[in-house]
Amino acid sequence: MHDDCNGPMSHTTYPYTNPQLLDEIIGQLRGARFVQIIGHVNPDGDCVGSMLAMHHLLAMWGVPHALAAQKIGPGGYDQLAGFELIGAAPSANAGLVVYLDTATIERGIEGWTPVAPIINIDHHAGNTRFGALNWIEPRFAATGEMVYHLAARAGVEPTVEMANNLLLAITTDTGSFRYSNTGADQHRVAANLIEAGASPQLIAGIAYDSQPLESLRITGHVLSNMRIEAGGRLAWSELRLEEVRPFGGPANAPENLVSLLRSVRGVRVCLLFHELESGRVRVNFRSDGSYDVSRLAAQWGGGGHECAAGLMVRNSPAYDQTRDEILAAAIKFLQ
Ligand SMILES: [Mn+2]
Repeated sequence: MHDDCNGPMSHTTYPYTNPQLLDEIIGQLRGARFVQIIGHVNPDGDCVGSMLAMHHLLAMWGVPHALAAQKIGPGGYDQLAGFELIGAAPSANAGLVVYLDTATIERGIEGWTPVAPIINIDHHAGNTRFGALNWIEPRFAATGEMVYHLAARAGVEPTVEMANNLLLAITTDTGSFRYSNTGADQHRVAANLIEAGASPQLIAGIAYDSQPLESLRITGHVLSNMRIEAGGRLAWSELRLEEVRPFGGPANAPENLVSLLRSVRGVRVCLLFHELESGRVRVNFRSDGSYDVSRLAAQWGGGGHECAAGLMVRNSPAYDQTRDEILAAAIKFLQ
């Protein structure tokens, strides 16, 4: 989940606070016998881009490694160099594990806790610092931005492949340089990546113009199901199972569909209900920053941050009742 609520970066000598930490991470990566790269479940553009950039960096250093992330969605990431190397299960061989863009160990590989030491690189403020080395800096708009600085600190000029991966990471987590986490620094890094050979056109094509037709049909349902409440401040929609089954089921829903609802003029908060095969309902919340949706999600055990939150609840006794209870609470929350 990207964080589009970050304030502008402060300027110090470095864009990161602890150069010694980066040096230690670089030293451990370069000296490792075998590195396992891990991304979060349902990896987004930042996660996939960061993983593949790390893959190219390790390949350049001649460090053997593998990549794993679960439930890669229907995006266009397969057009990125190295994508086919991302497996679903981690290697038992790892001497060092690097988690990228992953706020908790549970969001990595289900049921797997590595025995080897962990390097944890992430920009989520809620990261639980589960590594032996934790480089957690919410000032960065994307984990890909952090990987860029790591490579730069190591004296590595990004290759064209690395530059494209990192530009994808920054493009997707800034909503194409539109969210409040976007500043001059993100544009500067992007400019450097483009000078290194990254193609904004290729990246936009991968991030936005590579959806399966089924995913666009599902988007159509989200838009036609949209309702407005709370005097125009709340938009919500839903994806019922019978609507998405003909298009491959909920797995074909594009990531971040809920943000579409926020594009309606005057809308402050939006909710998207996904009815799942498991008998549960996934609810995504977004806010423009005027309401803290993590407090709303927390009422049912969900989490997230001010502008983006989510939860998973049981569909009981019935989908409609679960949905209506959450909606009623949301409308009350906006009063
Ligand atoms: Mn991210």
